[in-house]
Amino acid sequence: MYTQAIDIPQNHPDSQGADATGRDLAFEAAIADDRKVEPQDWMPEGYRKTLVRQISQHAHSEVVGMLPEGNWVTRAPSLKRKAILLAKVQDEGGHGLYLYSAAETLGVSRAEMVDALHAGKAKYSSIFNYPTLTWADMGAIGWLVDGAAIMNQIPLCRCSYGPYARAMIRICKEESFHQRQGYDIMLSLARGTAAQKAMAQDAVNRWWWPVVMMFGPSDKDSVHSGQTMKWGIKRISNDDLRQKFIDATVPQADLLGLTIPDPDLRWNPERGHYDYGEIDWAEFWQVVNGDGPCNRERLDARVAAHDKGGWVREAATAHARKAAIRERRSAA
Ligand code: BYC
Repeated sequence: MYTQAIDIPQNHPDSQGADATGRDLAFEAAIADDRKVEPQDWMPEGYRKTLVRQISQHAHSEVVGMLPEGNWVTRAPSLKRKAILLAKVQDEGGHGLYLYSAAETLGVSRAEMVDALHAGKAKYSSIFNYPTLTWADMGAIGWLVDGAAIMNQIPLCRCSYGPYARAMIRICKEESFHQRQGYDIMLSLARGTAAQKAMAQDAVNRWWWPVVMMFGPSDKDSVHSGQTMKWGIKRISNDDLRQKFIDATVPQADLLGLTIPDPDLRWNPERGHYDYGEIDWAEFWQVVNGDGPCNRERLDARVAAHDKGGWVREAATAHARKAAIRERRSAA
């Protein structure tokens, strides 16, 4: 949707002969004035590469993120829950498509990005490498994973790169529905039988820490934050977003009557925030580096789906080719 009728930065005629210092200054001024950088504007190569990295990782996360929940579509406990879950999973596929399109405006093709994912060269969110063992996991994912995603993604609506910022506006609206549907599942279970409440608590016990890790390494270990915040791509640091998420989520858990599995979690009146326990960074890096509980399964599923869809891509390409020939003939 974004890629029609645009000139990607390195191909833009105006950028070729322009004075290099002038271009740098124009870019710096746009960032300083909080104006959007658009695909046809000149931008430093580092800015472009950083955006391709972050937006493509984000797109991959949405697409891989369909797998843990897709696994439960056939086992949803009612027709209503099934229809809602199906819509949510479809939304995630859609988010992946908007994001691949936004990244394509930076001069990289979707095929290249997908190849990098399948070759294990591109990352996707650590959270999707954990298994979904019970129906309560659908509630915990919606409430906690989508809740964390919203916290991270609302500031991205103000990202300095126009196509990414605009894609995030719609994505955040849909994520908000996802979070509510998750909380609604948790409410039903928490107010249900003792067994249902125990299932909900077990899901919170398993998902809490991986969700807290989703925000990325602590600020002191985050390699990209300094530069991406200067460029206005990221607006709030990993640790600040993590704290905002914890502060917002603890009262929601209280309302459900569920316990957060962190003995060190307590309100700190001096800081005006919840203090929380040590994060297991060894587990985080193990999962990020490809050795989590489901990394191999997730990647295999994506590669198999891509291979099975090969005939659709071929048919669509052949159709587009024929349509173009027909159009040329009718125009002649
Ligand atoms: N998982 O310097 P840092 C969703 C990597 S989808 C894996 O702090 P940065 C949903 C990081 O990439 C949600 N890797 O990096 C979908 C970097 O490695 P590289 C996805 C992680 O970029 C379906 C290295 O660690 N959201 O919501 O400044 C169903 C150092 O980190 C993770 C997005 O993608 C992680 N958790 O900050 C339900 C949001 N964390 O690239 C829900 C957009 C860090 O140097 N992305 N790494 O090899 C961002 O906001 C930022 O890229 C991050 C990381 C906060 C994730």
